Amino acid sequence: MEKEVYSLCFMCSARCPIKVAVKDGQVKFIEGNPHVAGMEGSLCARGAASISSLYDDQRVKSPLIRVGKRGAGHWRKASWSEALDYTSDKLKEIIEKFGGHSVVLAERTQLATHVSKTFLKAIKSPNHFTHDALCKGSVNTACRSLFGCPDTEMNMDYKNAKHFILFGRNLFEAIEVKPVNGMMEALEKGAKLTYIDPRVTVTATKAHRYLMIRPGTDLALNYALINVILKENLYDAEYVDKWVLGLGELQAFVNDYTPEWAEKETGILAATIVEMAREVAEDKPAVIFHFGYRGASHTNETYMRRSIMILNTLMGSVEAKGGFFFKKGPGEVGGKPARKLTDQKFSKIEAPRFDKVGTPELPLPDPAHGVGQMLPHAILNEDPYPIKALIAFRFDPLMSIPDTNLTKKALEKLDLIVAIDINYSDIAWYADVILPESFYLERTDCIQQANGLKPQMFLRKQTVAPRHDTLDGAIILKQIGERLGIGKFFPYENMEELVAWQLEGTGFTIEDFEKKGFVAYGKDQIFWDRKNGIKLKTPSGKIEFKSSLLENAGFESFPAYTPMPSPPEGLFRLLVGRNALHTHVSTQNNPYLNELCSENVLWINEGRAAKLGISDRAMVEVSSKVGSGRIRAKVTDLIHPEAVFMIHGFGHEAEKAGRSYQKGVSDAVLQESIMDKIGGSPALHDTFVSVKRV
Ligand SMILES: Nc1nc2c(c(=O)[nH]1)N[C@H]1C(S)=C(S)[C@@H](COP(=O)(O)OP(=O)(O)OC[C@H]3O[C@@H](n4cnc5c(=O)[nH]c(N)nc54)[C@H](O)[C@@H]3O)O[C@H]1N2
Ligand SMILES: Nc1nc2c(c(=O)[nH]1)N[C@H]1C(S)=C(S)[C@@H](COP(=O)(O)OP(=O)(O)OC[C@H]3O[C@@H](n4cnc5c(=O)[nH]c(N)nc54)[C@H](O)[C@@H]3O)O[C@H]1N2
Ligand code: SF4
Ligand SMILES: [Mo]
Repeated sequence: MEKEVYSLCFMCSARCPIKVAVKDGQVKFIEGNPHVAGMEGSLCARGAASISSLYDDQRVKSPLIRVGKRGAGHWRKASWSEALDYTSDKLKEIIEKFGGHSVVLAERTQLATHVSKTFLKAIKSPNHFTHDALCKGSVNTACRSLFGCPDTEMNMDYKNAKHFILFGRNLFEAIEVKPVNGMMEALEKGAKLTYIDPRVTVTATKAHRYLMIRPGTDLALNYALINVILKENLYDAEYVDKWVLGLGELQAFVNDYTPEWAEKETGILAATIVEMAREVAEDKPAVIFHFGYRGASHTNETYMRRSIMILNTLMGSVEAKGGFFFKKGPGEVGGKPARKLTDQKFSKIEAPRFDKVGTPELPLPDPAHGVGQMLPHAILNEDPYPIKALIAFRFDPLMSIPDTNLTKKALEKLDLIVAIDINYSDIAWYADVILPESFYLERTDCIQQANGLKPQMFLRKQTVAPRHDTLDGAIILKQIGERLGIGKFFPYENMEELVAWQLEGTGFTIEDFEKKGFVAYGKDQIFWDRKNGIKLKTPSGKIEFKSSLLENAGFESFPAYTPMPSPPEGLFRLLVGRNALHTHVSTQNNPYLNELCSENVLWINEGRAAKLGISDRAMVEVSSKVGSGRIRAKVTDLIHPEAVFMIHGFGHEAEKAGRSYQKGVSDAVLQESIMDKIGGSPALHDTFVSVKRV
């Protein structure tokens, strides 16, 4: 029997809408959902390779309980009731002795995040954190400082833009299908692309202007661009007069940050900076200075991201066609969003967060996400209190938090580590119990509330029955919850019931998703009136260049620029990032993707490699203050001499993930635990390394 099922890809967090062809209970083909604008059948390589993960025999196939030493890889197969009893008994003991707050749940934000948050609220733990701070915490904070809302409430109108300026936003390799398609459509219509990166990426090769910037100096470039734009009156004066608080202060601040000053810091010619400012301004307001994700990851990151969004504001591009826009929710057209389990009533939690978010130490990172990088420090120092249990739900602290050796030392102190994963990830390998989740093609998930120019809801729908003894995450947490006496917070027996519960009161039913995979609240795109109708949530109702969020927390809106140090003699700045064939630390063992890219290499500048006697493909040892590893060199003139680069996500330690075991090096082993204390993001590019031939 053949059928087509609409669902959502989950090979990464972009959740692209897909159409899945199923025959006799087997997935035969996956393509982008043709009914969704911007997808039209397309899919990235990782999405297409989902099928080989589904049928991969190196997945975790049943619950497992550790029998040997942590990390030694000795397991005993367990039934679900046995594994859930084991987990719940340990949790009960820990909660009774140390309180609910001694339990931390770490997860990559996902559709079931409201279920995890409910679980923690019910056991009275404030300690939920997501991957967000490690990803774009500083983008989030910068956005709140200017617009009063996090970055997740904004998006970009790619296909109508006339000029893109990307600061290491390597969109053609760090992929989300809809934005990629939108940008390609705009480029085909003649839009310009300026790409800035110390490394020539695929995106750089498509740009009409590429700038090989000295690593870490984007903020200097931006201050000089702002300087030119203000001096030459290239900004949208009417828009700025209406919506901006603090233009005068900005003007006074950037006065000395001239293009000539920036040339010395960035290596980009002053004349190029002036030319670029003039050219971009010609296309205003349809320009996108992309606020980026992980490129340029330093302790000043919040100010760097702010400078990008200030440039958009000066171009009047916020809430403009071909620029940035605020996402519109169902309320905008009189609709209701899907319910979340967290809407229920819980008793108050007295304990502070483990990560100090919201205290004078870390006042500004978004408490909805927390700061995961604090985990090893909190455990090791028992500060603010002892932490005893970690539930890692689709998140790998060993590979995704800088300084793996430090994280390992911390995890050793825990009484319980639970991994809810699909793979033998490094954290699963190190856990006490693995509770395997069904692969995304095998499960129905919670509703995706997709706000945007047109508010919609999407559904990830089961396409085939689970091949192994696995469960949905929301069912796993419910079943632990029942054993802990908090079952009443999980009012469903299966995923269909949970979805139905979410949809109550919205006017939609689960059947409504069958036709196209989504439901829409209205037909038309909603832009707010740029003259009078932008609904800003800042205290002033303006876009706050002079930021009350920052200043009330004791930070300056415009701190003087601190020069970015070059690496000490003989060392390199370690840069990291993605490639098109892998998702973070998840896909390295996928049979197809592993065949295409099975290990990472170290990009090193030709001239510097020659001095060190390193030839292309030679094995080198790369070492930082906290770790080292062996990796092959890729000798090239396509990278700035101060930097070396590697793809994140390799160097796995789980032996049963046989294809990726010990292939390449994990950047997290090398990176020091340094962070931007305002935004909460790790300064992933502030580690210096030495490189030598072996
Ligand atoms: N294929 C694939 N696509 C993905 C993901 C994935 O894992 N795989 N993950 C998704 C996620 S969660 C994220 S956060 C995004 C990340 O998206 P991006 O942030 O666009 O991607 P990265 O590869 O992390 O970093 C981009 C570039 O920053 C450059 N860079 C380093 N230092 C500097 C600097 O000082 N200045 C400038 N201008 N550039 C610098 C690096 O050389 C690198 O090329 O990708 C998303 N898309
Ligand atoms: N050192 C270093 N650290 C980084 C980064 C970096 O470049 N370098 N990048 C940062 C960024 S931008 C991000 S977004 C984060 C990402 O950090 P993570 O969220 O840790 O990375 P992922 O690879 O997305 O997924 C983590 C785990 O989810 C599991 N998984 C995948 N699919 C499923 C599923 O359907 N169900 C369940 N239960 N588990 C699943 C994978 O097997 C993997 O163990 O890392 C951040 N940390
Ligand atoms: S970008 Fe690729 S891997 Fe990510 S959800 Fe979309 S198709 Fe899947
Ligand atoms: Mo990310």
